[in-house]
Amino acid sequence: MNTKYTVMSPEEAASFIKDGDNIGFSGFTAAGCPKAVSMALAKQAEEKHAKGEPFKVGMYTGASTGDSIDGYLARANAIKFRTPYQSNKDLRQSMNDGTTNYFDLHLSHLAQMLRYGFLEKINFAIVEAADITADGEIIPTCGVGIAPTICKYADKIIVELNSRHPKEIRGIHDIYTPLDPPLRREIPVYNVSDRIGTPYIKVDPAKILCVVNTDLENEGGAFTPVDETTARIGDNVADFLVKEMSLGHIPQSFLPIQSGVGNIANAVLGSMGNNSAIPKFNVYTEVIQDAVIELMKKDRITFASGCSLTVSNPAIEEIYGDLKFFREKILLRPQELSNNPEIIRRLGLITINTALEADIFGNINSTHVVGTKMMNGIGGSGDFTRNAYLSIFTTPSVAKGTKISAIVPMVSHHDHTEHSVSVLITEQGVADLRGKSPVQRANAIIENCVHPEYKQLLQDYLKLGKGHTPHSLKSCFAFHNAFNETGDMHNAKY
Ligand code: 0RQ
Repeated sequence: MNTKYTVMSPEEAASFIKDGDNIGFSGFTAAGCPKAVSMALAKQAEEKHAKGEPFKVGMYTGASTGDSIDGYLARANAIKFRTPYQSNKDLRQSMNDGTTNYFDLHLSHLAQMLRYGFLEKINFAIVEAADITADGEIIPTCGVGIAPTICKYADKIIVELNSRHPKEIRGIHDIYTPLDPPLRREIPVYNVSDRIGTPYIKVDPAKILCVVNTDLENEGGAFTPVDETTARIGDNVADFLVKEMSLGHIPQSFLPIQSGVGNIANAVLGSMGNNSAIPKFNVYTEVIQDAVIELMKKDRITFASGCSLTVSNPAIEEIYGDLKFFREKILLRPQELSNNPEIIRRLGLITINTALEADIFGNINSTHVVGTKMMNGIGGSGDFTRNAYLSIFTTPSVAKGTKISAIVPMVSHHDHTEHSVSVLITEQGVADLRGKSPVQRANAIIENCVHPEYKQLLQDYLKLGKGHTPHSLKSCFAFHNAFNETGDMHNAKY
């Protein structure tokens, strides 16, 4: 770092932020997120609240963050509004009890919505960096998110320079911002590995309020080991893709994969990697998880383009320990690029996302538990699903033992319509929905994906309704009502 920037403690930096200000944070998931200033800000909010003074800030992030942002600020009751995605237990609670205003957005939309002026202005950008040069080149750490946009539009930038991330990470990022309509041109990513931007975020050095030095560890959670259910889902996906190749629906050279967040996504990639009938493949996704790194080492994944290295701490150490190997195989881009509909459609992605709930006609709820409580948010699932070459949703067929059937008569909240869902896969099997009418889709899903304990109930439901999509509006939420009233969907009555 060049010494011309003012160095401050986290507390000093946080003291510039006032009640009502809006902050943009770098990073995507916990990867690449600042930590020290947000924790100091939460403390500052608590002190002000103790004196009876108001203190709340608006928060724009890439996706979810670490506990040091969402957890600390939610517990301090310091959030005016929050978008576009989160996965923190305390923040979730404050959103669901009405304390925090949250609006759910497709992740590819946020940066351009900020540029279009649709949302409240950004006062401060807080950005985690591995390095910063005298002329304002910021090298992000292991996640990018909306960092280029918030740096451009914020009045002031606070840089958390984190010494856990080596300066030699320079070169792994591909920073590019599209022009806005009516001037937008095609985004020239024609192959997963095409580099189109700069390896740094360029800012006006005069906007940098200060640098905060830190060595805080990544908040990368570990993955739960693959269990029988997730392993079966993974194998069902891999077997389905092999069949699609043999039918000529997928080229023999294969197509790039996007896989969503969490344990199922990790298990699916593991199964694909272990299936010798699937050739080496590329990944064009938002979160690069542990399984991708494992498969790169085994030469099963050739290249991964993503928005973040959402990996466990041992995996990030491994990547940093061999940057020469990994920098040639990974690009980290802003979410506007990693999740861009134009690029997704052009590259022909096979997208694999997880549903919270699906209905028998192939509609998907990714976000709301029993229709009302926000779980995480739509994240990138809509960006990828709607524009995929082949869009797959996975889910275990049941939750909470077997008290919840993940497949219900009608979804209680609607994120992805039947039109965007090609295939539904559970541990029970695969329902290929392409080219099928609603009743044909329902039969395929009940036959192949539903847990045996719920098959009869759903077959009975299908006989109740009339019309092209035969719903019974009187009974379509019978599963949810039974769960709310008795804690068990088995008790559904029509
Ligand atoms: O509850 O935590 O109390 O045990 O919901 O369920 O099976 O652990 O789900 O972690 O794979 O997440 C859709 C939320 C799945 C995620 C979702 C209960 C269940 C458990 C969680 P407990 P699991 P996962 C790219 C793509 C949207 C964003 C996205 C998600 C808890 O995948 O957020 O796709 N997707 N982004 O018991 C009531 C049901 C239930 C249910 C499960 N039908 N009804 N509760 N549960 N099914 C990534 C990014 O955008 C960053």
